Amino acid sequence: MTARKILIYPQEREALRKQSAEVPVVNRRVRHLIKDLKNTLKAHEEGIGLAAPQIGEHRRVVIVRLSEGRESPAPPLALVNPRVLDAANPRRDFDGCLSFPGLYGETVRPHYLRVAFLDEYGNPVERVFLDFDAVLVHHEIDHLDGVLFIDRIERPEDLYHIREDEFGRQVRVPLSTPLDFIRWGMPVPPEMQAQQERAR
Ligand code: NI
Repeated sequence: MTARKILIYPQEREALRKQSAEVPVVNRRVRHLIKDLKNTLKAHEEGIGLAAPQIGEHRRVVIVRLSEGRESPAPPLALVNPRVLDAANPRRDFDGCLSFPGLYGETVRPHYLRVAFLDEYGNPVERVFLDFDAVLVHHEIDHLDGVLFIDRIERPEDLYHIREDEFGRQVRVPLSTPLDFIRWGMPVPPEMQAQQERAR
């Protein structure tokens, strides 16, 4: 029962950008990795998904807590060697990642996803994920190819932090200064560079 350390961007950028390898067979070692992923996710109340490379294991394994339209998400489901067979209905939706604590954004991802994978016993499964569950599974599969949610941001103003206002309400605070972007290891958007020049 080990909760592992989650790699954080940009400090652990190199490991988070690395491609993960196919799992040749779902054996005890793989089930052990799945258990570690579940225990790690359990330690992060706000988390609904985790990919093996986020704990430094470059194998194609992810876990997701699906909502399937319910209030509270289901227990984690493991997907080994997930492969997208069909993706449709792209829409803008909420995105965030345990490797980017405190950073959120809006990305465009499919809201219909048909995926082939092995379950944690090695059985082949084909399953359709809908709405935010599709977003979640798509986000986790991205991790296996070193793709991060910041790569799918279309406009810099779609990235934000969440703060509490004076009434205790959660409000979105968009990243607004060059330093905000530098802190998250991202290039400063051109329009902000111009702003910076003018201020000089
Ligand atoms: Ni993530």
